Amino acid sequence: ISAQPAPTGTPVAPEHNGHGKILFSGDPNASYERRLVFDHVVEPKTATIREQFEAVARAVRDLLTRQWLKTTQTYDRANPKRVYYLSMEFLIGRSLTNNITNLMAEPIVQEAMKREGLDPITLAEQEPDAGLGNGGLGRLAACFLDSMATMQLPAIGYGLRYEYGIFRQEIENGSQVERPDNWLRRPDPWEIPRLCETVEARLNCSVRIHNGAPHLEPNAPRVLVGVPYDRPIVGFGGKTVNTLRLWGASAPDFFNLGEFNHGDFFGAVLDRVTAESLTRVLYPDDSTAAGRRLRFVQEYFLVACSLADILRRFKSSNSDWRALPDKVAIQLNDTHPTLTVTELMRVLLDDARLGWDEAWDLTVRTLAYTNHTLLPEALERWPVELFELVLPRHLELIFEINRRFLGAVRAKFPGDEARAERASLIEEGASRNVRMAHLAIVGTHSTNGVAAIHSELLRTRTVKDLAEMFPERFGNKTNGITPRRWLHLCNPALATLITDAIGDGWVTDLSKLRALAPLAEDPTLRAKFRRAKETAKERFTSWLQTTTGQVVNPVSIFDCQIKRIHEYKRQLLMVLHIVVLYNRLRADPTLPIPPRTFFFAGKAAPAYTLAKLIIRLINSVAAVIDSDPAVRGKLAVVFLPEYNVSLAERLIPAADVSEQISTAGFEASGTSNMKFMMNGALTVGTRDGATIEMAQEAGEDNFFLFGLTADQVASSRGWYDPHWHYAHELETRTALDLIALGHFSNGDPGVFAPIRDTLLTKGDYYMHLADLGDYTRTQEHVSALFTDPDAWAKKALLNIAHSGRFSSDRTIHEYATEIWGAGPCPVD
Ligand code: B1H
Repeated sequence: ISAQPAPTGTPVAPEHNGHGKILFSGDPNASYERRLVFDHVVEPKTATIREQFEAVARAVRDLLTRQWLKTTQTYDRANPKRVYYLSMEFLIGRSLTNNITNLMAEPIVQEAMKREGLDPITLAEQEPDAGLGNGGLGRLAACFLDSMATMQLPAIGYGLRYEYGIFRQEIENGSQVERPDNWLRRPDPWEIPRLCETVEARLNCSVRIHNGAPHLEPNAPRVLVGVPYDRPIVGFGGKTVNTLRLWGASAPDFFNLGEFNHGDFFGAVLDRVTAESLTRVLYPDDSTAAGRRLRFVQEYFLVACSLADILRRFKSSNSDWRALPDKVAIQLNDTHPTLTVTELMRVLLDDARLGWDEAWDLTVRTLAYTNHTLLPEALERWPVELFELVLPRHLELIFEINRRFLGAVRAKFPGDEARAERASLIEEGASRNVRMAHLAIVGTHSTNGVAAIHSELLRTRTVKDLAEMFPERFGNKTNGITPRRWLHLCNPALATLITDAIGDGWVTDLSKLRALAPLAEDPTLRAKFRRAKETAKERFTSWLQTTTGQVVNPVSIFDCQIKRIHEYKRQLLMVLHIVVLYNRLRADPTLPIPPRTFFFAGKAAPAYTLAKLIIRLINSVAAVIDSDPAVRGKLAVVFLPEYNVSLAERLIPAADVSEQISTAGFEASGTSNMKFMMNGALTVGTRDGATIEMAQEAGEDNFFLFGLTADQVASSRGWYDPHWHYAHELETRTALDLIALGHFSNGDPGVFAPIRDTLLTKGDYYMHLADLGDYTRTQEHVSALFTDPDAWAKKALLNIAHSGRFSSDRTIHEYATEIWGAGPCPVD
């Protein structure tokens, strides 16, 4: 709970004027005490900290309940065009402090907690992160929910209620170990199960448990039940409270008379247990296709439940199917919910009995698709044979859609059979697969990428043939982040500075940050910025020390790379740079360089062996550097385990340098790049993803760009040879040899051989060695600038001033006006 006063611009929602006063008072009827006494049946004085957290969270929920109900009623009455965001991931993190901020209830809650002798920080720490996502894609969905509620859009998010979110990462002997994240072990104070609003999803197969693992059993038609669990999404100012509806899987009532009469009591119970296993766990694969059959069933379950719910709501206020595209906009977050195309067709054809052409027209006009990656391994392809097993009717529909689509391709490009084959929804070969991205493009009216370069590459390379069929469908929506969580809430020192300088309007209109640009000339403001950064760094270092015992130098450069571990993101490039500096210092311990602390954080997919080895390398380099007197005090490397939303909220405000160093053309957008910029870090980056647009906004002078461009990467693919760099660049060779020959291996010399193989023998697909020289030189400019704190502060302030475009409010405004055709539906 931040210490800053709430902005004054937007009025506090009426429910907590006055009422809040009694929220935590000594009155036994007041919400907090009531919760302890009547929900937990404990004497308030003896309550545990966890019970205190739950009671406070419930008391805060009580503050928003009225407005939540009112929001639903307003939408039901006004019958506006609704927006539905379908996503397999929502990485929402913690809700308590965020809800307090968005309700603008900080002053009352703080005062009340003080009266009750509660420590806000310890209390907030009791809440587990809701880790229902892998990384950027899931966090983007969460930022979008915040913006849609703040902008008063009648929107609902639909996802799955995984009992286990992304695994908890522990580091043992330098290596990642995955532990289950049982985040719902304790009751979650935010979720409301809606047992009266269940829906059904029908599969042509059953899920059975064999040797502890779920399997699909053919020709055993099965009904699954989706139970909605609703979570409030509070818009800033507390006026609109939207809903995130997460589906939990269950079986139809297992005390079903039929089964009971057959005496199969045990079978009925087992049935329910296996059905519930469907939403047990999130697949921990980021930017890779999981390819596991149960994931396919999860995706269908999300689609079937959400669509049944959406159409039920549509029908309750509309009598004519032809109104569907005027009342409903469904956004598909990547291809994961693409089965919506065929599910909607199935309902319109088989249940509503519309003709093909009308059903198809309504489907295409209702749906829209966002692509988040160009990596071939991440483009979903599901085996035709899996469709036959689970969803035979959907497969029929896909074949018919494809027949008609290929007819159109051949009509537009006669005689070009190779093109028809490339564009087809079906990939032919030893095994036949459905190309889900093709289905998503053909079956929706809009396809967008998530940054300008990404949308361009998508259109001109990855799905060129489809873009030539439907040029009008393709567009770009550059990602954004919510400034509420990622500045106002997480960085109170900087937020206060900004509000003091330009007023508080920036919280809901981030373009207002531009007013800081002329003020960056003011030496007093620069000094204030430096103090704010110091405050954030001290806050972080003291947290680190209390929780892990690690001590870091708060005046060193905080140089951060925090994101999933993946070869294309090139954590290895940063490691190589560290080893280059390490070698320089060993050669000349008096070398005058400003001290740097390199922070890494991120999870590796459990099956991604090389990514896990990269984590081990980082930890090994950290240990060796830590024990070498030649570099002590100058270099330090810290791997922060268990990267999640809460850790990002702690580290980003403290960062000086943001590392965005993916091989150009591979990072679709990135979103942590924006969070760093907004918090006054300077970016060292390649011309990739949204980093390109960030540099355009701030001016390249205020950025540290380096390396090959996406075009150069593509055109040198044929002849690039990492051995050339190894042979001709001494520092590159020395660094690689040190890693490969066991300097960091702690007596296990061969352990990092696969890293050398990747960077040399196997051809260095992500071109680390090609960029290392330019990267190292760029980092020298960074170090030089850091020795002039005033000049550094000026650049940082200019970065903040030009970060306004990267608010998710701007992104959502573009989706709403250009894709959804939906507008605000204000709640009284
Ligand atoms: C992004 C994914 C992703 N792109 C497959 N693709 C997944 C793919 O579990 N799976 O199977 C999970 C996630 N995630 C990221 O999306 C991009 O890499 C980022 O560049 C981008 O900023 C983010 C949001 O658009």
